[in-house]
Amino acid sequence: MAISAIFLSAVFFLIYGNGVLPIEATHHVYRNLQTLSSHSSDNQPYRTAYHFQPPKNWINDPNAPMRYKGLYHLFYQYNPKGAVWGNIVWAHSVSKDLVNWTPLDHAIYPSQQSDINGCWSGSATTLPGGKPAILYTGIDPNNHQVQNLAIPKNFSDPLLREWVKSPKNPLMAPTQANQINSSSFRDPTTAWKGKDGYWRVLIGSKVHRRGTAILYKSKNFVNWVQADHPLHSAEGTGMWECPDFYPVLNKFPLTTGLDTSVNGDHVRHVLKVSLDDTKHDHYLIGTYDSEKDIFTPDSGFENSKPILRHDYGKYYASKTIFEDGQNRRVLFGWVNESSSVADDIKKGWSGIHTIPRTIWLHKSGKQLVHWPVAEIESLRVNPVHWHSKVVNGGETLQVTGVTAAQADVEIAFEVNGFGKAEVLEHWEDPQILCGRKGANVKGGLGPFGLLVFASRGLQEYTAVFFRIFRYQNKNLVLMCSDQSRSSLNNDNDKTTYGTFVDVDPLREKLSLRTLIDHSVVESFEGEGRACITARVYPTIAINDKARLYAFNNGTASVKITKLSAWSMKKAKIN
Ligand code: DQQ
Repeated sequence: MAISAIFLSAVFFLIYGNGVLPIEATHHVYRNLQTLSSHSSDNQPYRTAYHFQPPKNWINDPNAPMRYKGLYHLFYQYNPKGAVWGNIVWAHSVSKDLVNWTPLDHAIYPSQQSDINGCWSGSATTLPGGKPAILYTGIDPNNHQVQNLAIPKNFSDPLLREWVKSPKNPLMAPTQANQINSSSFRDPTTAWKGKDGYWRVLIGSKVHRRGTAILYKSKNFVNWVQADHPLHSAEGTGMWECPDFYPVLNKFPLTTGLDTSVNGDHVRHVLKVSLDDTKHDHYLIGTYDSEKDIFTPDSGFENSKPILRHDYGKYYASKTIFEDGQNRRVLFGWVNESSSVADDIKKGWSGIHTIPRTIWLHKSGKQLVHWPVAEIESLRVNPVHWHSKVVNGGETLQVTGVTAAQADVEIAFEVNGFGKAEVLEHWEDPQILCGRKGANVKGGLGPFGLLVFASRGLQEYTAVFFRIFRYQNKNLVLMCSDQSRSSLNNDNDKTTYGTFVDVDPLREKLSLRTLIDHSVVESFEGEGRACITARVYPTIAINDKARLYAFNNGTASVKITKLSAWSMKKAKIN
């Protein structure tokens, strides 16, 4: 006890004393903690059972997901030596089903001048003959960010265990001539091929405060030339990390994914950027002129409208792949922590990935739809079904029969009594609105939804809920994930998240799906039109002490038209 107190206060000193070195680019650097090995045990209430995470240490961005010879490969930014960011290598796992993962040796680690100070994020491209190639960012001896190429040593190895780096690395570098900022030049996308036969790739960057997606072109994937203009840029947005650029189908069946090089009348393009300033993944939908290499978003960053996000909670540095065999586009993302650095060191790990999501264009054409890959449903057991239950104002109904700390829950609500909806006089930022009107603030039509990781006396709970407002003579649906009472441990970030969902409650049921996994709550509203991911660290509501409730804290009653909840089996992950 005394020793751990001394250890924690030493950690505290390192963090809040002189140990913090915020760097201009990307993650906080805690130099003194980067190689502090941890003694994490498997018996921890917060380790996830079916989300991707390594046995210990720090994990961040998913890198170069791909499918090769029937196996999924996932690489990720990893610190082999500690629970904070640093010593970054590409760790590597493989899977047959996107659910169970087997770890392999690290695939890419510092070994050349062009990556001797770090191997940062990158992407895979399938070259002719089905051969994968990886472009990634290396940190060179001058701490300049440069782009490197690696290819498998043995293409007949389905595990792709060894990767050889091009002797020509770096293939793209900041120079005096190109005026690229050497500390803001990273995270190459999957490349795509134009009709002219040239490969194109984007590199995230900024010029002063203008976030920029620099475009490079190449005939042979080795010699790359910077295009005379970026694909897109936006003033005031700061550094663009981990760009992703891909087509989505704009005709039925919308769920069909497209190869990254496809373009045409039936296609819209998505540009996603991870904003270093806000640590959120934003995307724009628009048109890509592949002859002029111009991307024109329908609504851009300069517009005063809120910019769409893959997820309105803790979520960053995502990346998609097109999966040929399944004809779908799958999104992988990193869930950053809400626990303190001291707690991360104590538990011995930090960071997980979300359940991979299939994404496609919504029929409105105005946004993407996200849905957990169907494979995850193979973990569902012991279903509990409710058919039609009214929840009166002030009522809380327990969902029994599921392992509430490890579950998949689908619920749909029918609402009436629109006259009781609260009036919203002025548009307000939805996250702030959710913070102001949390789950325990009584309303008219809502708040109603789920209480997850709830303790018996409701001292702790995370609330995922809807609240309907009357705004400009329309019904406006607010979706919140309220973490304010998620834990009695006040060291956690308990920010409440929220977004408006483009659902018309007069015509559709309000649906919610929530994946609950020990310290993560991934919620999908409006059949995937809005996602919110939260990391929570309850102190009482852990393992079999966790409960699940449906609740309604509005004055109008609501009807649950359907509830299906499953206990989830543990996946074999790393
Ligand atoms: N993480 C990587 C960078 C990227 C950032 C470094 C985003 O390549 O820009 O670990 O989280």
